[in-house]
Amino acid sequence: MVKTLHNQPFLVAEDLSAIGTMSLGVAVPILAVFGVPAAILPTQVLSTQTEGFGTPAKQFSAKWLSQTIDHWQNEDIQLSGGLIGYVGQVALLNRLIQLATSQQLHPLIVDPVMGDDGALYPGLPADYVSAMRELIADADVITPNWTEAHLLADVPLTDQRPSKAVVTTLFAKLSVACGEQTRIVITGIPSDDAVLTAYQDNRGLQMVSTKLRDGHFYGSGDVFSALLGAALMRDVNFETAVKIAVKGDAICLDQTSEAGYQRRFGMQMSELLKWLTQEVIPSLDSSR
Ligand code: PXL
Repeated sequence: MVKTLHNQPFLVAEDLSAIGTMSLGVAVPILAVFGVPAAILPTQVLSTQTEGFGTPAKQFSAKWLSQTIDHWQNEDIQLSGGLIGYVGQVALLNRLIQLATSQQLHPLIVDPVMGDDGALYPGLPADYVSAMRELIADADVITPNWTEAHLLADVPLTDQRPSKAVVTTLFAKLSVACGEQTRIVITGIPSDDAVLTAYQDNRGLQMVSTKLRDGHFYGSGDVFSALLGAALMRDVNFETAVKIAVKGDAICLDQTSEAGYQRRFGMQMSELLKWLTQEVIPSLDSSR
């Protein structure tokens, strides 16, 4: 598996934020630890992440993105699948939708990064949500947070302590938006003293619970989707991949909250990378 992958990089398309360890800043080391070679495509280059520091200096180009994709196609570079996260512009999103379709990019993991705490991220246009709906129609796995799941399903976010029935209904609505074959993982579902991650399997709705850590963590969803994507590329089954992503994210959140440094600077990764190297990867290697 890993040998073949080396001639077929896994696309990771997200922003590169100079300040705020998130997006490509977390995905690249995670994929490297898993031994998954990456085609690293910055969708935007930002001076900082967009939530924590006022308006960042931005650099992006639909033309450069198109030329890059054309160059790969001319070189017959086949991608082994992809993870698409923060894109930030409708034109760029449309170009990535074309790439996903023309390359038959599978497995395609879409983390529809566009909002949190009930609102769209600053700087995103209102039509971003409908463009994102088109992208998720091609996805094998989507990982919206609680806010993004509501935006995609076009359901107002009112329930701050949802029952299992409410979550099940949201899954049904999202399935209509993305297609029956798409596996949905909703992160950050609020609950009493806990945060839930939900997915469905043939037994129905499954929830994984982690303890609630106070405050907002910038980049935790990016860590989650990178872990999930990397584990799936290593042929880990879906349920185990979700559990690795939940546990790995929790390790990052603990280190980040104990570090005593401003959250807006992003995620602390060293404990996560240690856990992956010492525990997760050896068990994957020995089961091959
Ligand atoms: O972690 C999500 C994220 C990704 N990329 C950028 C962001 C954010 C959240 O604020 O600003 C640029």
